[in-house]
Amino acid sequence: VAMKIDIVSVFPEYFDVLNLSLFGKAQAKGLVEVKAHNLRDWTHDVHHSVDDTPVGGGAGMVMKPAVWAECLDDLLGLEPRESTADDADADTGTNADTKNVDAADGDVTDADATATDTADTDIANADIAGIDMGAESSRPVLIFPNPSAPLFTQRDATELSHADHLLFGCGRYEGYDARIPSYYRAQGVDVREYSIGDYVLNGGEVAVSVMLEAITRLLPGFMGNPDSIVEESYTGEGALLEHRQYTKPAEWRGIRVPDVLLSGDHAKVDRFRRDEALARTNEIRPDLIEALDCKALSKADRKT
Ligand code: 6GU
Repeated sequence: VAMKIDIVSVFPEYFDVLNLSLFGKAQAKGLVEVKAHNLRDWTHDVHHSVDDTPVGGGAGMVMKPAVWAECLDDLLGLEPRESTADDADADTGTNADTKNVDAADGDVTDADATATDTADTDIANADIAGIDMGAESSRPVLIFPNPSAPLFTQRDATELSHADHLLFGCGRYEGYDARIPSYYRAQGVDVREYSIGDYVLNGGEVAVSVMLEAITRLLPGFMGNPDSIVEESYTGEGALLEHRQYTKPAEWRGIRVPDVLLSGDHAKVDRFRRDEALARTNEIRPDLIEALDCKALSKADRKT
């Protein structure tokens, strides 16, 4: 199998759709192997609880680190740590807040301090190195959807399409305990956190579906026509929005396709499409023009 994908969620059925359509075919062809796991399978209490109230107060619930750690150790093939007193947290119900703060503080040892430092450095490094750093093979990449993380882009999709094992951890509720990503970074795991856009979703499941589709469609053999990947928006150094597309007939309900597209003059067609891509990007997404590599714009481009 070219790429192994594990997804952890409290709603693993959400990913049943992956057995359909293009993704189902890719699995049948052996290009990808996807398995969705239920986080609650790693709980030990009768209620299978995965969350708790936020330390410091506030609304909502936060996913507990100990449950995630058991699950992730397992799926990453790391030696399970002996569960300690701080893992088996006192689940005494409503007013355990103060007690938990003490437990957490007691837990902030040297190891945790290192974890936090490493986490910060890693985020910075990933941002810089993301450009050409192919995800190292045989090293699993652990990915957490997080609305407060950097944006997931085509560049990330391209990079991650070279990994051979992706592990997605879907958070629900108000999020997951911040020590989970820090801890695994400190263990040497390649941990990524991504947002898919500036809006709020209820959980990571939809975000994981989005990232998964963006990544796997880049796998060799996944798409019927691989050429369609090369020309599309957001790809390459000079990432622009794509020009508009037309099919036959040349006139429909009184609207004609641009004449130049019927001319058969490939150079003219290319110039027309490039100009349109530049003009539309300039109007709709000026931020993409700002971000362009200077070399991405030719003299003719600059005239537009
Ligand atoms: Cl990755 N998660 C959630 N819950 N909401 C989001 C998001 C992720 N990206 C944008 N909104």
